[in-house]
Amino acid sequence: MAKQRSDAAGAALRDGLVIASHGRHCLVETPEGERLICHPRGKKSQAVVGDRVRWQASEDEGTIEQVQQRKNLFYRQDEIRTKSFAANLDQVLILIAAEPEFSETQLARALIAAAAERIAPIIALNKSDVVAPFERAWARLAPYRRMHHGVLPLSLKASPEADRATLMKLLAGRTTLVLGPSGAGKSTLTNLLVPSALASTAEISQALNSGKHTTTSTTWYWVDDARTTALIDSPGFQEFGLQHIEAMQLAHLMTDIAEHATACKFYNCTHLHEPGCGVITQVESPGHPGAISPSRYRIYGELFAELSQSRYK
Ligand SMILES: Nc1nc2c(ncn2[C@@H]2O[C@H](COP(=O)(O)OP(=O)(O)OP(=O)(O)O)[C@@H](O)[C@H]2O)c(=O)[nH]1
Ligand SMILES: [Mg+2]
Ligand SMILES: [Zn+2]
Repeated sequence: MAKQRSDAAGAALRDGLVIASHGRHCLVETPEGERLICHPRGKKSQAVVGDRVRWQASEDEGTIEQVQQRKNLFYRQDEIRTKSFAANLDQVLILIAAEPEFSETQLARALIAAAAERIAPIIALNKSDVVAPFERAWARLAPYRRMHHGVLPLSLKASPEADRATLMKLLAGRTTLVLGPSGAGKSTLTNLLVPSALASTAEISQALNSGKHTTTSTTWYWVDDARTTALIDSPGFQEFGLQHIEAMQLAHLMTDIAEHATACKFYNCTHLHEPGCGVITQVESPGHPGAISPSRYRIYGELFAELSQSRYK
């Protein structure tokens, strides 16, 4: 009897893709492109945007019975809570802008979280039409321009057509999470590539030099009718907790530091004070050229202290 029941339930399960999540319920898209609201069966079937799920119809809504195994999960871990952005990503596009002024620490943290899940990052600096602040931001990004694939300059408002063409080359055929502080232009970018998205955008507050948190939930958009290219718009973040990462893992997750950590005398070098450290000798200072910028090394030290003290683990 029990066997028959589970077979019957199994036969009724259908595939779906989570395209938005609002608290406990989420919006699921079927392979045919229909969309419906689904509720998780229990804690184990809590899904995030990008999850592939098995669901079952119940009246006009659905119940998520199972979340398929994830390729990766991009999330942040603060002292008390875990905030999942999205699952099964090919890459994250970290979008910052000339204004509001970006936080280098938050940029470094987002890159570390991506590296920990082996998700390729793209960094883009928007609003090149705001000339002087853009130049300042571009200069601050020097260490990042040397890493990864460099930094992509954009002006989504002033040169939308050129930017669309550049972005499409990087995004085509992939699933990309657009991440960044409030006011950077994430929804502007989404609307440029997916005109039907109609995502709300808002002027940043000049007084506070900060965004207004216009986007409040993470949403998946198809860029093409064939559904091969996807963009995920997300709410701006201010804090990016990395409590899930071990202090001793940090150096491996910071590209510029990792590159020189192989030259250290001690295999368990923390790169903070050890003699014969390959990282410390590469930190640039007045009169001492080096491959690691002082700001990146400072961020490494601060994060190392923060993660060593963490009571979360
Ligand atoms: N000058 C200038 N303004 C831009 C550019 N791109 C976007 N903006 C403006 O920046 C403001 C914020 O853009 P949004 O797209 O709402 O920013 P967001 O990153 O989605 O912000 P949240 O949803 O709050 O996280 C809007 O007023 C946009 O019109 C640009 O290239 N140049
Ligand atoms: Mg937005
Ligand atoms: Zn070292």
